[in-house]
Amino acid sequence: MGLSHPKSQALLERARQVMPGGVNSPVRAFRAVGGTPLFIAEAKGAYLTDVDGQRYVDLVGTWGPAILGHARQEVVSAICDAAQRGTSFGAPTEAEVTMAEVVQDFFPSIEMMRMVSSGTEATMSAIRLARGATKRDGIVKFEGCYHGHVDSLLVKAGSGAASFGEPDSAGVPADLAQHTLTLPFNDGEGLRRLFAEKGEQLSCVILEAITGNMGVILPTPDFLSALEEVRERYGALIIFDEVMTGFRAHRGGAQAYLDFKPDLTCLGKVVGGGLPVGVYGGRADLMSHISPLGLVYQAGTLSGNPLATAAGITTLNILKQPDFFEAIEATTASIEQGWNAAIKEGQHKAVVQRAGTMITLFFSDKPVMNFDDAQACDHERFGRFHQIMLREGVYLPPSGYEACFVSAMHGQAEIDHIVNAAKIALAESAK
Ligand code: KE4
Repeated sequence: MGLSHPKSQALLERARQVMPGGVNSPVRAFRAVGGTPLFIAEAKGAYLTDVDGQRYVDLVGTWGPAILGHARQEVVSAICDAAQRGTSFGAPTEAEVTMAEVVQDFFPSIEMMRMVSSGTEATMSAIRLARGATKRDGIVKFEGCYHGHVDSLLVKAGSGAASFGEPDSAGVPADLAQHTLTLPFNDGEGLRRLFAEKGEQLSCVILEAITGNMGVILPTPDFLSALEEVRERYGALIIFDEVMTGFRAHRGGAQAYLDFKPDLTCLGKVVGGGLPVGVYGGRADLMSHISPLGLVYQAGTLSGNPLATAAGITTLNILKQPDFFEAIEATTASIEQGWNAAIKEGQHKAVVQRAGTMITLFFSDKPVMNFDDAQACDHERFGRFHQIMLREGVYLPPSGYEACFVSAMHGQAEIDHIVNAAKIALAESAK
């Protein structure tokens, strides 16, 4: 069926001896789609080359960061230059100040911020801040939204929507999970009801305002109104987890795309230009609770380190250029049009949902509005589709619950390749 990947297979056997599943992050194991997880030898522009020398147009973009394309020369040079002056000092540097000022250019709602080293650290810190600032323990999240492997956010809905959350991972204490309440995404009425019942106990609502972790799903106007209402009426903080949507749904993230001002924002991925960076920040009055100013503790040895800030600043300065983001958005729209034409031509049960430069093809016969809809998609067919796309030289995220990411280096040749491969894979994956 697919190509043979003998070197990846051999490396996988070696890797399994020393890492769980042979990977450093579960989704990389290809469990959801089958086949051999590819070990990548190098990446350049819009392309990946695996250890067996096979080349693919990349639509994972290392899960978002590679918006400029892989190994962008300006970014590589900036990292190398910084490394010559030392990789980390554990002391303040001018680059961190510059980085924060550049982030504010994209996200004016982030009046003050802290850099950390991952999206998980950003969301973990943001909810601790929300709890510390409001002196409330409750958190609200939405089914299908992923915010990193934070204990309080690895929680699924309890028996009833307004009941206590239950751990969504072994190792998360039930008496911690109970403070996290979960609702369906886009359930404005459910949010209003939950707050009517428990509003005084709830510190924040954290969400991917445009989701990526169950595929690309846009919020309804009523859902956004409900967020405003519960903030206004109960004093809950609205936290936008923009680790994925930041610089992707729009150059100013989901908050710019939706014209919604959150109280706190979490960033990751693109903000570090492919190096480990997370950011959390927002209203200055809230951030003043963070140590050493206030009583909410958060720290990190490599936070704001010179290599990551060099990569981040260089990436964001390129992204700031006029029409730069718009060109990537236009490329993504061309892929969306091509996929839709292929779906229509072959009368396939599939829908395409896009926000800016992130896009998902769902095997569904109706729009996908929440996690139930996402779960109802034909994930078996997605597995077949994924393997055929690989055979045709296109590297998709190995799960139907993810978004594809396009870069500045995807041009017309890559668009044509991606669309033509999808035509073949749609036809061959149909049972
Ligand atoms: P990291 O800790 O992986 O940097 O970020 C966690 C995170 C937080 N918030 C959102 C909205 C995210 O999408 C993520 C991480 N996204 C996944 C992709 N679904 C990263 C890929 C992986 O887990 O290997």
